[in-house]
Amino acid sequence: MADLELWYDAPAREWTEALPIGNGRLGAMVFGGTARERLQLNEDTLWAGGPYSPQNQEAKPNLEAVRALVFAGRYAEAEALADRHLMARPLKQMPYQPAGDIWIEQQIAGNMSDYRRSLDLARAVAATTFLSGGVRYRREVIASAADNLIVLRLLADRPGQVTFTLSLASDQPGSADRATADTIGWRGRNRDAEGIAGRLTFAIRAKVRTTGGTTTPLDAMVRVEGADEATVVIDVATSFRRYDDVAGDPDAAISARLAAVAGQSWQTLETAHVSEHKRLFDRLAIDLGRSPSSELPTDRRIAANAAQPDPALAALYVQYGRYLMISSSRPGTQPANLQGIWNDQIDPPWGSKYTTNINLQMNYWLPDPANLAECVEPLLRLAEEVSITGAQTARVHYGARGWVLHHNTDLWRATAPIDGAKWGLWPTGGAWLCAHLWDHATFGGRPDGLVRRLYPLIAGAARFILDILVPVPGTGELVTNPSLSPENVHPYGASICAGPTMDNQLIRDLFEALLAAATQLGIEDELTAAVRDARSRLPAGRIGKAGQLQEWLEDWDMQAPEIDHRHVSHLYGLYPSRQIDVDRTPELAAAARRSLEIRGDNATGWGIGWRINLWARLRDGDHAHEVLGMLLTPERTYPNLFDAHPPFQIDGNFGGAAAILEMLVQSDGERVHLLPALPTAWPSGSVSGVRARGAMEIGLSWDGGFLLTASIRSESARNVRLLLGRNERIVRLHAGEAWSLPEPIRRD
Ligand code: FUC
Repeated sequence: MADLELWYDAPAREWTEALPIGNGRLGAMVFGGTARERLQLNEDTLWAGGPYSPQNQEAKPNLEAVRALVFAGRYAEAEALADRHLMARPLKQMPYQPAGDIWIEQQIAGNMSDYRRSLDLARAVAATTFLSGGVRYRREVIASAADNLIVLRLLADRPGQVTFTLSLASDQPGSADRATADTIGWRGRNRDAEGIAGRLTFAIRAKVRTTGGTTTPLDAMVRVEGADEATVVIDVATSFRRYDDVAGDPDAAISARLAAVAGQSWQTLETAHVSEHKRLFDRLAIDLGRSPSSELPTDRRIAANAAQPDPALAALYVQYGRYLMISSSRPGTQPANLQGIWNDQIDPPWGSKYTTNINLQMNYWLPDPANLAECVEPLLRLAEEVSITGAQTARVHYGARGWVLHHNTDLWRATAPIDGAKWGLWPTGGAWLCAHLWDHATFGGRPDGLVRRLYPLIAGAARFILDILVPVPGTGELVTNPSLSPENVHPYGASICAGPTMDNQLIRDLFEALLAAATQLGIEDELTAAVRDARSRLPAGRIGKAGQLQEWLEDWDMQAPEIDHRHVSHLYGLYPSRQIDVDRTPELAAAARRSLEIRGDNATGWGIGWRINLWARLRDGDHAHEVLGMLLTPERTYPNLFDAHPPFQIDGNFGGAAAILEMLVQSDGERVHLLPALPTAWPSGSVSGVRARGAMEIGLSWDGGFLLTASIRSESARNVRLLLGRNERIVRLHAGEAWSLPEPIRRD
């Protein structure tokens, strides 16, 4: 199944060539070495520091002065004052950490040939195989969600040929255990950072089982000689229990998990792992056609894609995104951070944390359309946790009710503004999380249970916004102040401003979500009344002199110093939101298009991923495909298909994969649009298992100018408007039954 495989003809030299495996909690990068193999390990709760409160008591007393300077147009002074008094203490958050490395020094006979390493996305197995001295060696590694462990198997095609030394190392403070006959271990603690003491303890353990041969301890290592095959079960645990509780017992957790699989064969463990993986992975299939380069090793395919676009690489990118989501975000684990769960650095880029002014949300653009709704659960839990810590920040920094999240959070759910006012002083991260989770609920048909769970979260975010909105002097319009249009400096030497377009859009979505949820739950109270009133006073989108959608209240766009800035925050209204729509708000859609043209398509990995989605919403398939071509090149995609910001940042993987699906199916709960942005480069293909808003599942196939087949399965009885080119028809769906297109129809 080459279509669902990454493969290479040489071992990884760089980390971004190694292959990721993960079960949501544990991750490993598999290098596929021959005589020396490395598994670089991660555990999703191993971060620096410990529970802390970053609120700054000076914030509230200085808030009004900053506001007044912003309204007076004295932006640089406002930003300087904000930097002095409104920012978190410490000014940075805690970084995500690598756990350690498992090393295998294997005795192999002689010259190596016939090498191949691969990652099978459908089974979630990383395999390495090679010939040496007439013996074929093979290794397979899985990160099993079924047993919550990593398992490595070493094989040879002749008896007694598996001989190796197993060791482990970590850069964290701690030390290796003395090995027992079959087990090596390491114990330590996490690091301090930014003056916050490391409060976690953690442990790594690896236990060997062999068929034949001997196993002996050697200081901290275990030596296996002459076995027919060996299995190594690997676990990492920390004492983390919750963002405010670090009293767990990592040793006990590891012992329990290892005991649970004692006596189970590799086959048993692998079967359980593969079937759990397939339960999620097999729900969606995609075929966009092939090209001769589809047969090349993955690194060469990426290099070849510029000269001749490889449609199968785009399809693989979707499935790889789904694989990465399943591997880094499962119910009960931490959400996927900037690097999913894969990080080998003590001081990773941007702390490998959660950046909430685009990156964390982008990570979760994929799972709903890609039929992996349960992978969103960690994000929902994170939102619930920051709603607790963010209530303190709302009170201390703004004197407001409800809760706030600014542009970053970490394992400890810090919510105060960090890094500097220019980047961090943006109070609508929580509103975005709520808008996103409401869209997630919309995909699932807004089931009562989920709506009940979301309501307090959304209500808290809305209360905060109601308390911080201020009238623009001289108008009745309500805006945020201080805020910023994520990370973009306006022509007045600062990014600090009042009422950036993105905030107005986010708050509108937040308020719409609150009112829809309240209606569903039969709630009508002082909050819904206040939200209705404030909603009518939010500034509408404005079209500037260049015909663009204004990024700010003022028409500053053409004078901004970085006119091609990577963030396209004001286009949030077009994607992921649906406030701007080609059919319903054509003038705003044309203005958004103009803004996108002014910004240009070249950006960081995630910046490109966002742009592809925007072009898809504008229904320009060829342009979307051209921008996709900029993502699927060695500049923006590493040999292991990890997105290159650069450096590695996983949001581009998820945003890019979501965009490819957005080119094929769009939905808003009422309409389902088939092939809204199909590029000419994909003349025939098929996709099945794509989810549409309103608890629907879509399958379709096309060839030339025809939609050959289409089917919609809906969980409830409903009418849906089906759009295809200029065609529109109302389809009546019955609960749980699939509707199918009676015969092929023309696409245009
Ligand atoms: C935001 C972006 C950067 C980077 C960082 C993690 O600050 O502006 O490009 O993605 O998040």
